[in-house]
Amino acid sequence: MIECDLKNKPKELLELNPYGKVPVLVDGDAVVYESAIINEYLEEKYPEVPLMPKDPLGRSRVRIWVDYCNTRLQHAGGNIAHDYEVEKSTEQLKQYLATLDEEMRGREYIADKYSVADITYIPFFVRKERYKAVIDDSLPHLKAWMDRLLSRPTVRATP
Ligand SMILES: N[C@@H](CCC(=O)N[C@@H](CS)C(=O)NCC(=O)O)C(=O)O
Repeated sequence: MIECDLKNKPKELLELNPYGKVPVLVDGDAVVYESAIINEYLEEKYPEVPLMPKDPLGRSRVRIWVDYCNTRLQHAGGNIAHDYEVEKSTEQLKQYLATLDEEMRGREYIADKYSVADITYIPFFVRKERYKAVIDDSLPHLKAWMDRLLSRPTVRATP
């Protein structure tokens, strides 16, 4: 893993990813960017660790909630972290989290089993202070799911 200073991006990052963003996965000759696409690449490359349902409807469900994280939570959280449209984004984030809380009612994971959809939310939960996201007992289903994900050994072992 190579970390880089995003305020002073190395030329190599722009050569690997035309968007100039992290993460970028370099796997031998393969270069993959965009976190959702990296996750799908890894899922397809290592079928011995299945992280997608087999049925089309289950797969759609995973993709719907991956998209929800990336286009809603991360978008509003990113605005807040960058001090942009903070009031509006805080209100939106609150709403998005409430929707997620309701969605997680009675569920252990987003799909039947742990999947790339759950994985997609982990970076948001890890950095929730940065996004000023409050996930407490007022969002019990969301909080239980977040705690379940953050206590997984692989997540705890990740710096
Ligand atoms: N949609 C992209 C977003 C990646 C992204 O925004 N990365 C941030 C760091 S968390 C970044 O590289 N920012 C630098 C920049 O936008 O110039 C993904 O999911 O990979």
